[in-house]
Amino acid sequence: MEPLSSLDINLSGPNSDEQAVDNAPPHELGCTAEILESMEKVEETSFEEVEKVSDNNLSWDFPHWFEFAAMHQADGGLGDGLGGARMWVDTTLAHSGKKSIGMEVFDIEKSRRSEFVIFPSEVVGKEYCVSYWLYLSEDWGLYDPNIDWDWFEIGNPYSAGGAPYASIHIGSPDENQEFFSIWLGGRDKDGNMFGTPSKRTAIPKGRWFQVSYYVLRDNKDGEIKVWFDGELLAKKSGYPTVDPDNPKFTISIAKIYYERGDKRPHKMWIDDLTIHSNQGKN
Ligand SMILES: [Ca+2]
Repeated sequence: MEPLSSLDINLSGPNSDEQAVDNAPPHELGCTAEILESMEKVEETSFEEVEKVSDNNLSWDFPHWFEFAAMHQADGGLGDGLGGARMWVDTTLAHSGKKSIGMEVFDIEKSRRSEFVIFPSEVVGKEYCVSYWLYLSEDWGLYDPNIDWDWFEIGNPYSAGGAPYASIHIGSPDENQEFFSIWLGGRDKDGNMFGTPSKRTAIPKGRWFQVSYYVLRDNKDGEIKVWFDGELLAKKSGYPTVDPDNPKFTISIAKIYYERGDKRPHKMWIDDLTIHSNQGKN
């Protein structure tokens, strides 16, 4: 299923507060202590012990997969998704210790996506909090007036192998401005689209920043909140986040996915992942 196009999104400015998110207090990093108190830590890794064992897997015991999606032939794609994207264990850049995981799309003609997918169903209950650190390359491309999208998907807080899903979008309405626009876009289980109002935030290129999100899985009154460096940037509540007919779901903790007309390579790194949940407390 194709993601939202920019035309579907309400790109309201920072002062368009009709549906403004209620910001958490400054420096309150992601899921609050109050939320985490009700949960258990079900996974924590600094990626210090892992090695790359295949193009798609690390020697990490949490179920995971790196996906390098093909460009569809209808969109001018020629390959099977391989040969234009990769992942690696990086020993030159780390938030903790000496290792992080690097990801790259370097030839969009061959691979349209580089995505770090985890399969949390066995350890995650109705609510979960995910926290990790991301690093976008200093030369991460921004707005290009000659392409359809002016945004990137950098993660999916939840996805049922398609809808329902939510994606974290970053964009830049003006490459001369030192801010990103952040919003959530996605679909419910019937394919109906949503997009939260965009929020501006200082541009996090060439430095580590913390991404965290809270997800309440419910087929009617779900909720999702996304923070960068502790600032609440997107929130959606009273919304179905589950397909009751498909209990399995995935989280994409890091993802490079963008407009095929943008030929620039893009790199990101991820480190220090923590997952809390209330498994067994529902
Ligand atoms: Ca590390």
